[in-house]
Amino acid sequence: MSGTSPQQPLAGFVHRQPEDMLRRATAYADEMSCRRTVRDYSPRAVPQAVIEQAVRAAGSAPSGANQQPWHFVAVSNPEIKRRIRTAAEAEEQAFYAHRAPEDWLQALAPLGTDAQKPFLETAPWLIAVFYERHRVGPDGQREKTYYAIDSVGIATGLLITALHHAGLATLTHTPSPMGFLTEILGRPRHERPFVLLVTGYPAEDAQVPAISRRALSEILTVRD
Ligand code: IYR
Repeated sequence: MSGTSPQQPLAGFVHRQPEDMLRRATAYADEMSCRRTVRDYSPRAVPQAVIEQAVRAAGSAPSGANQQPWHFVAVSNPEIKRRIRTAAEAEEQAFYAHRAPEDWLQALAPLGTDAQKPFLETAPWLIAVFYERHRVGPDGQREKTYYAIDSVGIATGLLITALHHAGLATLTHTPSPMGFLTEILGRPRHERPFVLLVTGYPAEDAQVPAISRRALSEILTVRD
């Protein structure tokens, strides 16, 4: 590191033996391999404190120039969820009816998705994730952000894993365009919606598409 920024000792890092590391890495991969994107939710309530801790984990993500260019809006209010559902379904209807090109619809076919989004009201929590296109300085002046979308993507990954680890299912939902989230949730214009994360318990009879993950040998190349 260069420059004059103050430094401090690395605190809290746990040094582990290789066997311990492998055991933990394997257990974590096993836990994550059970994560599925879920579209059928139970209305069962989930404590706000769980959502808060998951967002705290998301906020630990690395970010360009440590700008932490994200904001999370956690919604459990039924009236706001209803407004989000209405607006999202309007966009989705246009998407499925004429906006999406044929190849896109074909790529989505194995997922069995359509314009109906009842989970936006059934699930106890919707977490809207926003990124800062630029920042607004103390005197209202515009300041650049660096790698804002990449950074918020990493934070969203951490949020999904945190929620899964806590025992919740998620759906990474991207109604397109998502501008209505800015209006409904009253966020400033310099923030843009990145994703709408739906979370809660899966419905008792939840179904998921019969699809599989690519093998490790296919996604990993080792050059030693
Ligand atoms: N936003 C639409 C379509 C959709 C797009 C992708 I890429 C997906 O992975 C799933 C759905 C919808 O939510 O139905």
